Amino acid sequence: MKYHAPYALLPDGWSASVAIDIDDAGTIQGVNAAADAARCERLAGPVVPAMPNLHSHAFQRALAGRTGRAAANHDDSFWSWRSVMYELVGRLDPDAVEAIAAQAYVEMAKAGYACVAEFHYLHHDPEGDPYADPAELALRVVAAAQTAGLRLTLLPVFYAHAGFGGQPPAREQRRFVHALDSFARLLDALRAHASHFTLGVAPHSLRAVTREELLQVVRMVEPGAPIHIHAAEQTREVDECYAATGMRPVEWLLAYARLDERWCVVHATHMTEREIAGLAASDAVAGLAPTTESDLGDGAFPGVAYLAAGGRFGVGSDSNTAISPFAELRQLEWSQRVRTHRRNVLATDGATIGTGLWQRAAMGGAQALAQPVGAIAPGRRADLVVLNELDPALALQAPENLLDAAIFGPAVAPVRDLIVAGRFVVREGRHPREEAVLARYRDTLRRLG
Ligand code: NGQ
Ligand code: ZN
Repeated sequence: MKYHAPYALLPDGWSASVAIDIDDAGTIQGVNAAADAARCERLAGPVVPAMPNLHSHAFQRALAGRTGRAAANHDDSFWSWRSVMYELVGRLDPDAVEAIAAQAYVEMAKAGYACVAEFHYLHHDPEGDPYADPAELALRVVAAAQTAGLRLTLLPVFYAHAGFGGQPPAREQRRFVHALDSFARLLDALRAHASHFTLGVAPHSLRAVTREELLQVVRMVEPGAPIHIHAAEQTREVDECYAATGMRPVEWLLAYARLDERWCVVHATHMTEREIAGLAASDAVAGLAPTTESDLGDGAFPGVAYLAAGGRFGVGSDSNTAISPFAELRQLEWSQRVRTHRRNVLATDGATIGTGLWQRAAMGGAQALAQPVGAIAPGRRADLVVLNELDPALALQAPENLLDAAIFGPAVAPVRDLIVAGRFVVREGRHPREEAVLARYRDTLRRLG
């Protein structure tokens, strides 16, 4: 099939009258600017590469808006939020996991994410016993992604300890916990379904795995498979890591994990200059979740120094308290402005702030998901967002300013259509399954009480 866009964001910038040739598998075969629209289906607005969502815990969508009552002592933090999150974990059954994930994923599609890396650690039943099929809950996530039409990178999480030094897991963590051999069996079970997703692996954090476990888990997946880990999100974690190992989390990963382009270091909020330089030079992707990191009081990623060092990054919706790549990029840039008292601090030469952020996050996200996306170019999958020029923020913008308007303007609905592998998944802001998915989500919430 062949689409024609009035404007499209290509790797070297915005172009007018762009024809995009796509084969039956959904891969872009050709891209031509200044092309005529004969024999093309016309897209109804300017087109940008769809955004990969590099970090999601889909089930946490059901917590959004439900953690706002301050504790009596007004000492709410990441850790008290986590206790509330663990209470939700204790109540979820397989149907609920699927219904909540489907709701989150439909919202992602409508927001301009075409693929998602699910950092999946909910493995066992509420007692901590394996389901008859150990992949039960992972396959519910797979089904939810199919319902929504998103391309999934599934990251089964290895989780074994409550804290540094191999501490035994806490009771509330029993649904997450695997031994190395049972985790290997989970990966084998998932390989039988591998045509439906890209399989990677995720040692949860340096709190939850020992060095030996980390190295073994990384060896369990195919060469080139994505490896994600949470690191240096909270200062307490940095302090505990230092106390246990004499190193800070990112420093430790640089020393022992041999970071490279397979790796996505999620958050990396608290880094020294040396860690920033080391992570940037490693070719790993920093997995940023600026809305969640703000919501949880984590801190602000050191974006100015990291990007100046040439570091790669992408964005994710993480706790799904916000679901929008535009919101993530806005929060990322704004968090730097608040620190530096400057504007356009993460801009690249030759592009507006919004254009440069979008392009780099799309490429970084593609690397982190190990999916051939992130740019409108031959060989990449045709994952496209058609921007909504009916949103007043986008009205009559020059093409090079469209993403600035969508990210930093008062845009309410910047996405008109989402195309995944050449096919429409969202049209005129509507997902064909959104009513059914929402009805099931509402029933689920009612049932969970
Ligand atoms: C998670 N979420 O795995 O869902 C974590 C909380 C933890 C974030 N870090 C649990 N945002 O880190 O122990
Ligand atoms: Zn996370």
